[in-house]
Amino acid sequence: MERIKMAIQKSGRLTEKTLGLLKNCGVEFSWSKDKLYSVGLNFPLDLLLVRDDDIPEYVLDGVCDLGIVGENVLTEKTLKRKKNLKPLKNLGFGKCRLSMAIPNALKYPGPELFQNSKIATSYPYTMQNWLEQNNVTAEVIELAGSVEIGPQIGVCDYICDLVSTGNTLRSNGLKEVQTILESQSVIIETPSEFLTPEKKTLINRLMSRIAGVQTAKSSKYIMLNCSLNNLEKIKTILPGVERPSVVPLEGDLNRVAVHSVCQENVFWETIENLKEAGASGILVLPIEKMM
Ligand code: PRT
Ligand code: ZN
Repeated sequence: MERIKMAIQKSGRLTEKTLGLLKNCGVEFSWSKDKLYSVGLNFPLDLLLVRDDDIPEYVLDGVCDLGIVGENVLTEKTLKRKKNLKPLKNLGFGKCRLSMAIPNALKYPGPELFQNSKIATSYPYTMQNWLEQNNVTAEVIELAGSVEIGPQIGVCDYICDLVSTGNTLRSNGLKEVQTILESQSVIIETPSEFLTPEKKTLINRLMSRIAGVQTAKSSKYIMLNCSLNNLEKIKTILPGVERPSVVPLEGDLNRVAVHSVCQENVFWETIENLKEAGASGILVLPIEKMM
């Protein structure tokens, strides 16, 4: 029987969330001693654990059928290889942005500031691409890490680096002036020439489980009781609900139980509003799976 292989980050910011997602899809794994390979026990999915930088290559070359990687790394590697690989699905974690940053004391007039300057980055292709789109010529200095100390030690004038909270830039006397790429983790799929119909079927099965996990995560099951008089008002307050189930309550003809899946988060304000509108016994429950 065919199996599919997925490349994921071995150890880093994406690892825990990636493994958590696969666990929520119900896949159990048996690990090799060195933790570089793992075999799905109850789903024909195997994992290859690697540096995140290598994931796009493995997927582009058909070594792995799927990969989970940040869009920042995906963009950089596909520009480098002059290949196109569209994400199959956004995963919503590992969010960050690739931004241009300059010393605090400087004003930012626009991309022309970078003309004829020296800019350090770990993302030379993505940055060069942005410079070209803005008709700017600059010297690109490729650094593997600690890009943020570049201006202080005189390696470069400006930098282009990943930012999430901005603390790293701030503590190095830099300010973010321009986002050039918004990024999150995505699933990528190998070009179709490497896929058999059986593999494609397995990929679709996994994707629909992931979609189920994602919808379940953002949805809640809500139950409450109310009098028939308040029903219409209460229906308008329930977030993301079109037609709730309305069940009669034993021994009370005027009151009903309302049950529904809310396709959105249920906030405390919503519960307070429901109470005010006459609801009682309000229960909000997490949903584990949804198809
Ligand atoms: O060993 P390997 O090569 O696999 O890992 P790595 O060290 O290259 O990557 P890792 O684990 O640090 O990050 C993996 C992915 O997480 C990145 O490619 C991004 O897609 C995503 N991600 C999300 C981030 C951040 N947020 C982030 N904040 N990657 C890096 N950072 C860095 C940022 O550059 C800064 O230096 O974290 C530092 C702190 O950020 P601030 O702005 O919160 O201070
Ligand atoms: Zn890396």
